[in-house]
Amino acid sequence: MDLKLINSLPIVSRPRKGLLEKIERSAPQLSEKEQELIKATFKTFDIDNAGSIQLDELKILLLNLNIKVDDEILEDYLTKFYEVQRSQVENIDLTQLFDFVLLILKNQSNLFRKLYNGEKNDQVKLAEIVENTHNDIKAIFNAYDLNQNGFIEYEELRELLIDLGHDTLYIDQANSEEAFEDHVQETWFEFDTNQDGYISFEEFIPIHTALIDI
Ligand SMILES: [Ca+2]
Ligand SMILES: [Ca+2]
Repeated sequence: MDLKLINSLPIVSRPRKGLLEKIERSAPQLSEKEQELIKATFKTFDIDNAGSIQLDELKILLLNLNIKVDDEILEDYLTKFYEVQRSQVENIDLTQLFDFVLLILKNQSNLFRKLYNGEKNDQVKLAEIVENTHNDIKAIFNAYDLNQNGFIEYEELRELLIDLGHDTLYIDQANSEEAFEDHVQETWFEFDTNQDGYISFEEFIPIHTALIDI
C-alpha cells in the first residue's frame, strides 16, 4: 500500500474511553456449574472424608479441573491466598478451594469468563487457558473466529462487540441504532491495521488490551 493511499484512509479515533469505562465488570463469582465441578473434584481428593485436602495436592487437583498453572504462577497465587487467609495453611477445605479457584479465574477477562462458562460455544478448551494471558487471548480469538479460517472478519468482530455489550451501550448513549454500526466500523478500521479485510491474531492482541480486558 503506498503512502498516498494510507493518507487518504479515514482517521479513526480509538473507541471513546469514557463510554467503555461504563461497561461494568461483573463481580466475578463461581457459576453453579463451576462449583459443582470443584466440589466433585474436591471429594475425589478428600479420600478420608476429612473435609480438607493437602495443599501439595493442589496442583494436581487444579489439573483435574482443567486449570493448568505454571509452578511459578501457582506460587504467586498461593502467596496471595495466604495473605487473604492470614496464615500459611497446609490444608485447604472446600470453601477455601472455591476462593482459590476464584482468585485464579478473577485474573481472566470478563469475556473469557463468559466463554469459560459455556455461554458462547464450546470452542474454548479450558485446559488451554489459565496458563497465561497469551492463551487467554488466543482462546477468545478462536471462539470468535466462527468460520475457523484463522482470521476475524467484520461480522465476527461485530459479534464480539455485541457480546461485550457495546450494542446496547452505543445505541443508548446516542439514542440511535446507527451509533453501534458506526462503532463496529470504526473499530474495524482501527484494528485491521494493514487493511487487508481480515484481523489477524497479531492485530487482535491490541483489541484485547483496548476493549476486552478492561
Ligand atoms: Ca474468521
Ligand atoms: Ca489485517
